[in-house]
Amino acid sequence: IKDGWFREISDTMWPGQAMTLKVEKVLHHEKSKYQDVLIFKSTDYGNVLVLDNVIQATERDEFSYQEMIAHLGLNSHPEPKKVLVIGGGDGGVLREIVKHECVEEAWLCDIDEAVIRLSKQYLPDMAASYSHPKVRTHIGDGFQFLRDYQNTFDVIVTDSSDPEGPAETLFQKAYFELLNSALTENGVITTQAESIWLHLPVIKNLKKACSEVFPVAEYAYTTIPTYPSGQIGFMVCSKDAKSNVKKPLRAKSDQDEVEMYRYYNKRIHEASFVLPTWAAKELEL
Ligand code: AAT
Repeated sequence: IKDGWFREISDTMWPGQAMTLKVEKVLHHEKSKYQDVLIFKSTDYGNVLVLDNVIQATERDEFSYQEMIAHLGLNSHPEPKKVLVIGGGDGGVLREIVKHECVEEAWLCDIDEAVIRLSKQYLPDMAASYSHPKVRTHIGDGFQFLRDYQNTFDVIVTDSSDPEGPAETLFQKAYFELLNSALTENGVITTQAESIWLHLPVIKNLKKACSEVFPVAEYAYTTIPTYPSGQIGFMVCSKDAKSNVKKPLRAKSDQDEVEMYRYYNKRIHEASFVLPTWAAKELEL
C-alpha cells in the first residue's frame, strides 16, 4: 500500500500491469503459517481479501467468480449430494453450494485457518454458510486431504489461489488423479484455471492434464474486474464420457434463477464455454 492505494504487482504472474484499489482503511494484516494475509476496506469495492499481495475476493464482485465456479459444476451433475471445496476459505463457494437443495453435505478443506477466521470477521456475507448445518470444515492441505477419500464426492470444486505459493500442487496432473478417485461414478470437478489474457500456456497444460484424467474437460470463464485482466477461467471436467458440461443438466425457470443467482443463469452457462478465436485455437488439443 502506497499513498493510500493497494497495488497488485507480480513481476512473474502479470508482468507490466497491476490492479489498483483505493484503500479506505486497513482492517487486518498478519503473517499466517502459509501466507501474508491482508484485509482492507476499499473506497468502492467493499472489503478486500489479499493473500501474498494477490487479490482473492472483493465484496463487490466476488459473486461472479464464486457463482460460476460452483454452479457450472453443480448444474452439470444430475444430483449432487456430497460436495467438497478445496481452498475457498472465504466461504463464498460454500454459500453457493448450499443453495442447492439436493446437497446433503458440503465439505471444505482450506490450508489456512487464518483465511477462515478473518473471513468470518470481515467478509460476513461470504462466510455466512460456515454456520449452515450441512457444512463441515477441515484445515489442511487439499492435496494431502484427498488421499484419504475414494469414491466419496459427487462434485469437487478447487477454489485455489494461483500456482505460486501453497497452491502449486493443485495445478498438477497428480492432483487431478486424486480428484478423479475421490469422486463418485459420474462425478464432476471445477477448478480455478486462470486468465486467457495472461496464462494461455498454463491453461493449455491444465487442459491437457485434465483431458488425460477425465473423458470430458472443458475451459469456461467469467468476467470479474478485480482479478488480473478482468477475466478468469475454470476447468469443468466430468467422469461421465456422455456428459455435456457445456449445457446445464438441471436448469431452473428464469424466475427461480433470478432469486437464486446474481451472475449465473442457463444462458451464461452455455456462453461461458464459447472462446475467442485465438484462445480457442491455442486450447485445441
Ligand atoms: N474465493 C476466493 C478465491 C480464492 S481463495 C484461495 C484459497 O486457497 C485460500 O483461502 C488459500 O488459503 C487456499 N489454498 C491455497 N493453497 C491450498 C492448498 N494447498 N490446500 C488447500 N487450500 C489452499 C482464489 C483466488 C484466485 C486468485 C486469482 N488471481
